[in-house]
Amino acid sequence: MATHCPYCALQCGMVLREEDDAVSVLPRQFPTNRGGLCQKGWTAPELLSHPERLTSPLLRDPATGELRPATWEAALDRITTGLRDVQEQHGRDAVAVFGGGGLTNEKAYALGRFARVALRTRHIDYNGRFCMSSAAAAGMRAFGMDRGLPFPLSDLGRADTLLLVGANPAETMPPLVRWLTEHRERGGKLIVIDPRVTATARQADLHLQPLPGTDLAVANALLHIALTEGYVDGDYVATRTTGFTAVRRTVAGWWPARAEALSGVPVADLEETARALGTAARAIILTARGAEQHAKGVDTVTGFVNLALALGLPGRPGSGYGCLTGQGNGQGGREHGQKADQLPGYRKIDDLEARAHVARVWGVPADELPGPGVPAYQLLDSLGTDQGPRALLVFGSNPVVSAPRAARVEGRLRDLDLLVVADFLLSETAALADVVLPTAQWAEEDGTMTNLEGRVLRRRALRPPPAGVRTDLEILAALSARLRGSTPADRPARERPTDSTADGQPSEAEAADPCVVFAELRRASAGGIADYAGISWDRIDAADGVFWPCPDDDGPDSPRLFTERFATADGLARFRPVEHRPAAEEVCADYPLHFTTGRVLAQYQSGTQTRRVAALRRAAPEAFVELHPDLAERLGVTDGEPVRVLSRRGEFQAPARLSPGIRADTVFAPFHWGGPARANSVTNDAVDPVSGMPEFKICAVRVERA
Ligand SMILES: Nc1nc2c(c(=O)[nH]1)N[C@H]1C(S)=C(S)[C@@H](COP(=O)(O)OP(=O)(O)OC[C@H]3O[C@@H](n4cnc5c(=O)[nH]c(N)nc54)[C@H](O)[C@@H]3O)O[C@H]1N2
Ligand SMILES: Nc1nc2c(c(=O)[nH]1)N[C@H]1C(S)=C(S)[C@@H](COP(=O)(O)OP(=O)(O)OC[C@H]3O[C@@H](n4cnc5c(=O)[nH]c(N)nc54)[C@H](O)[C@@H]3O)O[C@H]1N2
Ligand code: SF4
Ligand SMILES: [Mo]
Repeated sequence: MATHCPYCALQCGMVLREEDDAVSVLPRQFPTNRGGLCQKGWTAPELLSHPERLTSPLLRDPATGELRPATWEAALDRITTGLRDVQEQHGRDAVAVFGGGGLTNEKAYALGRFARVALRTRHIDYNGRFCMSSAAAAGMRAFGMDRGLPFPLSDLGRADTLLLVGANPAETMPPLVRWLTEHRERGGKLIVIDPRVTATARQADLHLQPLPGTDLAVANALLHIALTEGYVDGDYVATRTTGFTAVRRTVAGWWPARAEALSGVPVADLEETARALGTAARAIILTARGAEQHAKGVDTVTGFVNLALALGLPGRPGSGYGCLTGQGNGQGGREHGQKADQLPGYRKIDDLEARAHVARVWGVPADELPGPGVPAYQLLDSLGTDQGPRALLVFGSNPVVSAPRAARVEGRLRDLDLLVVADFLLSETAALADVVLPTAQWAEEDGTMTNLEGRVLRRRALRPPPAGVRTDLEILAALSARLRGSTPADRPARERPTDSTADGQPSEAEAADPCVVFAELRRASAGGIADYAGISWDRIDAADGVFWPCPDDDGPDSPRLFTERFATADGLARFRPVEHRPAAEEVCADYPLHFTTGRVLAQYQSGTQTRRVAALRRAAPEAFVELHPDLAERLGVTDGEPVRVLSRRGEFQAPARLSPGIRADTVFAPFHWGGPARANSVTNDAVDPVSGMPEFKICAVRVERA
């Protein structure tokens, strides 16, 4: 069975084989991984039959406070009654939905529809807000369209200079490294901007090691040098962009020595970087979470977009700006309506024409569609308060581990009248729920995913979910049917005949069928920015993926964007002046160190999945605090010794890992663990004013021996 890995946005191609109930993985030739897989992909099937897998709904027993197995009938009853009670007492918006960028397009679409049509709440958002929202907002602003890479990944191999800003693909997308190696073997130059000597930085020709949170100063200085040394492409700027004059004025103040003073990156390295980009025939600038997860993430990305535009890169083969998306469906997850302000097709929910179009597809009056909700952190932070929702349904996220200032978020979740979590394992968030619904895993469902290139792919079911488990679509379909008052469902929709509905809504069986849902998604997205109207499952099968936008059945798809025009009304890209500003929280006498967070190869996200896989647990058994040996000596800390990291918001504890590769004023920890080792106990919940992105990548801490 040819399918793709369940984890990251590279969506490596793999083949699944089943023998005596055991499922094994073989890599497959696919344009992103070309036969490679990382350790997470190889071991993914282990969770299918994991002893801790949930196979029955769980209900919290009011007497003992414990979660106990229950029937689907009882669980769905409890949820429907709970949602009705909350909405009757506190209004429709008192119920909220939280989704995830790991959900298939069909599920992301169904979740948005469920919130707006079945619950009629404005409150839906998702973990993608914590992921690529800053790059998405900057891309929309500059290009009129947000697609992670506006070109196929293979372009990396054609660029002469490649600049990675806050990206560590050697750990976060290992098979991608082959593209980097080939690029360098062809004589290309790789430059990495990261406060740590990562596995990726080790391969670079040049590594800039800035203080976290100073990338915007670096970007402005690079453009300053490009101007003074004459690398700006005047023709391109004149014919394909607007707004350069204001940017030219801003970056005039960013002479390299000023950026060096702030970031610590030597002027000579800034000059070498600007030169390598400015003199290359083809150059690509990529950002990832290191540059984006800041309270000024949108402006920082804009700084690098300005640089790319001034050098005339976007739209030329082997050149351009791109963002490396993160989650398996990080791209598609933000196109079909689980974002607070969006409807399917990347439409704006406050656009009257967009509302009318989507309402027609959904068979409801346009004025009944709710308006925009609030971004993820604001939503989580309002739960259970007088102003916020009192009931929450979570599909595909574990915010108790992954949200900033996580102890506060955990408290908010505890204050809810009703928390429902659909998951296949008891995540830290599911453990707090009133109702837990066991859901299918990737090898047990059909659907589509959109990878980091904007390529829409097929996920294929190898076998049905185990007894007692339902798919997310079946759960949403059953809840919708109950909220509408149709017959109770003691069996999943796939085991019951199609029942038609009087009100023009899809039957429960139709709503649970990913193929039917995808057909509706195509109609809902038609004419939108992310237009999937011409993409069918058959077409994906025939072509190993189809790039959106693809409006027509027999028209072309769009592997490469912006070659002739940008997606703005006048076809021109927008420059925008951006000024560096300090981090939301600066170091002080009590909290003298900069703290930043990120990932390790063998763990994925909140760790719910990968912490339960034996080989991955062996490879990365526990959290750590990465410290420079000079700093460790000052603190009297030795390698492996447990240390406490404290901020104004909380603390966590993990063994020290001494590394000469990190700046001596900066401390790093991975965020994959919960409990006492939870890095997010200390992170800052300050958010970007445009994207709502939290400042995961910098706050002020103190480190002590534990
Ligand atoms: N193994 C593994 N792979 C994954 C994931 C995972 O959890 N585990 N998650 C997937 C997802 S959802 C995502 S979003 C991607 C993320 O992929 P990446 O963005 O590559 O991952 P991170 O480790 O979060 O951050 C990258 C680097 O940013 C650096 N950094 C920290 N602060 C700054 C700063 O201020 N400026 C700069 N320039 N750099 C900084 C960190 O040192 C780190 O090396 O990975 C995907 N792949
Ligand atoms: N400090 C710090 N915090 C961060 C980051 C950082 O760099 N630093 N990165 C942020 C980023 S980029 C991201 S993307 C978030 C991710 O953080 P989370 O949203 O917590 O990510 P996951 O661990 O992938 O959570 C997915 C959960 O849903 C379950 N699940 C997986 N697939 C499905 C499905 O199809 N259906 C259902 N119902 N459940 C499913 C999994 O078992 C897991 O429990 O973390 C953010 N938090
Ligand atoms: S790189 Fe990403 S998609 Fe590929 S095998 Fe690893 S986790 Fe899976
Ligand atoms: Mo992410």
